[in-house]
Amino acid sequence: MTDSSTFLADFIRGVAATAPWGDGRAFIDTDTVTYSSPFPADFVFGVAAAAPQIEGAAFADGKGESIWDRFCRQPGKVHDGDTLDVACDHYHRFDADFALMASLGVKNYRLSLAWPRIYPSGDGELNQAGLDFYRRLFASMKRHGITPWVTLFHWDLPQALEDRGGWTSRVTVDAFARYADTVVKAFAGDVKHWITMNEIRCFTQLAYGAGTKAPGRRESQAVVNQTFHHALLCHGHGVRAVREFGGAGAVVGLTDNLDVCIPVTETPADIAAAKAWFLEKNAHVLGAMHAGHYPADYLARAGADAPRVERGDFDLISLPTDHLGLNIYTGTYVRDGRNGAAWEAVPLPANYPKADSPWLHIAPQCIYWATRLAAECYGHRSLYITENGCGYNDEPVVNGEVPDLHRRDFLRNHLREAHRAIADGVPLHGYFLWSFIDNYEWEDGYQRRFGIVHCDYATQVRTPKLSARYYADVVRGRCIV
Ligand code: BGP
Repeated sequence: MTDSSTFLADFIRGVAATAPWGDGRAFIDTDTVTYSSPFPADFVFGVAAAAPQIEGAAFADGKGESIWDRFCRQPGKVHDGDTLDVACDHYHRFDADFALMASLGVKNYRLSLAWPRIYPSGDGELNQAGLDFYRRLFASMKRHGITPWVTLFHWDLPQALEDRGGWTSRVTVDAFARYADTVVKAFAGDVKHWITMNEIRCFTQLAYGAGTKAPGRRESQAVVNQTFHHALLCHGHGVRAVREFGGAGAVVGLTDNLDVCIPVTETPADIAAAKAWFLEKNAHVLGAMHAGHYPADYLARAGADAPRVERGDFDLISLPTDHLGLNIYTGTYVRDGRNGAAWEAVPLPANYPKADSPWLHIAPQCIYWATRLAAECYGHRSLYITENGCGYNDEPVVNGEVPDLHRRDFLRNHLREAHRAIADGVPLHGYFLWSFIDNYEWEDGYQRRFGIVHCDYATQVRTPKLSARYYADVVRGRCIV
């Protein structure tokens, strides 16, 4: 005789044995009868953060001023005038932070190096103390069994370079090439996974066009287009540096915050519309990298504002990469266009669900469609979600815990879409949650909390939130729980 729970467990085991990975692994809890088929054995689960947002020590041991150190001191630019001076004090507490990360079972950490810690004025004298800091940090990660995934540039441009034109100038490209050579050579023994740039659109369009991010300039579209051309060149130098100096087994790619869309219905007509929208909106970064030139339809739209390209630029920009990182938070709904248009974007109604970040509308299918379209449109064979997460204000510690069920739901729903993408054959190989710990969220300062670990900025006490425990269970079981 079999009672119903034994029957269910047997049934689940049968399903697990026929899962795409075929090895019968599955998370089965016969008490609660929870089940989902596992992620592939080599799927990377990680967490992410970035140097300027957590390190603090903004002027310690010879570090130079970054554009964010300057911007945050300008009245009205950052919420409450918050500075990066102390942040999570990770500069002094990294060892304990890695112990905490390891205790959650997280073995992969995406971090960035602070360019102004290494070249305080961008391209002048090298600051040995900066390199020494990261050497100690990588040694600590190794002791705790955590693999580094290192981003070369996550927005903290040395202010001295901004004073010479910043991203509008090729001086920055040359300086970046030297910085990339230096750090890849220095850490080739410690780091095998490299990411060149984080979110080109944010530190060009938003920083030099909208002026909401440092350095807060409002330039013409032609100038903005030139800034992202220079950023693409730096990406190319990052790839070149890793190929030249990264040593055996080193891999490299870009992290892009591509424009993401979701077909309103998953029917051929709406999917075709989504694809057309995707190709148009991503033409100037991903499209250009993959085509080896700016696509004709982009050039037609840009007209006289198109970037000035010099001979050899695209040899660098289109160097082959090993993977593509995608920062995916939200998406635009698209459907088949009326009156013969290729697509139509559907505006979100006022009461559509969102996090406290006003731009962060909650649309979990963004994960599925961003990864699927990136693979289909550009032929990528190795994709990583290098950021995904949600920001909320006021997440107090209650009886030793932050009961952030909203983040747990966000995480679970987005992971399900990652799982669906893999099941449909999308080459998605990893997921990095933004963020390990509450941190300096740029112009939102410390008000917005994205961490799965709570940071009390007054005492620097860390408290894992409910979502951290949840993610630890996912990582441990390698499946959605
Ligand atoms: C991404 C950045 C991260 C992080 C995250 C949260 O764009 O790469 O550094 O900040 O967004 O967004 P925000 O701080 O803009 O709310």
